[in-house]
Amino acid sequence: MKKVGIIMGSDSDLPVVEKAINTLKEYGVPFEVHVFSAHRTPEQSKEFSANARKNGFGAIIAAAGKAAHLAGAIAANTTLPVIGIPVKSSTLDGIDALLSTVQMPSGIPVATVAIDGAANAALLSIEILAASDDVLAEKLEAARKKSTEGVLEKNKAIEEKYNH
Ligand code: RP5
Repeated sequence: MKKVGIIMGSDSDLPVVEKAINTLKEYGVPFEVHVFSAHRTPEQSKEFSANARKNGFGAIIAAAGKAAHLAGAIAANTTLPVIGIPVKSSTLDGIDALLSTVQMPSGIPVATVAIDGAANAALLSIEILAASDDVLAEKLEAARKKSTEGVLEKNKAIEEKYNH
């Protein structure tokens, strides 16, 4: 199976990124985690992304806060799918990172999830790998079914409490 690369701009992003790590673990998807910054260690982020395909990666998740150029800088050096997580790490509540991550120019896409949306970033990377992996696709289907059943149970409890 291809690996998912998880890159964060700073180790201070780890509490958010851990949700992506945990989700990938739940699905048994192999991954690597690195701290590379678009601004502080640009050479390392370029080296990683330029070689990611030949190093066995199938998708890359990039998490960064503030002036969050990491996902775009990673995407600039690979044609692998890149998923950006805007991290809420400033006085601007993550809006700065959201806009920096989502507003990519045509030609260099970054699939941007919600502010701190690390679990969805991992799920999206799994869906990308599952496009050519039936076993992974079945795991996603099963999890979706379980989630639906859970919500229906909650609905039933609320309906029983309030609807007479
Ligand atoms: C960004 O700046 C990082 O991704 C992090 O979210 C933010 C703050 O970094 P630190 O100053 O905590 O290292 O590049």
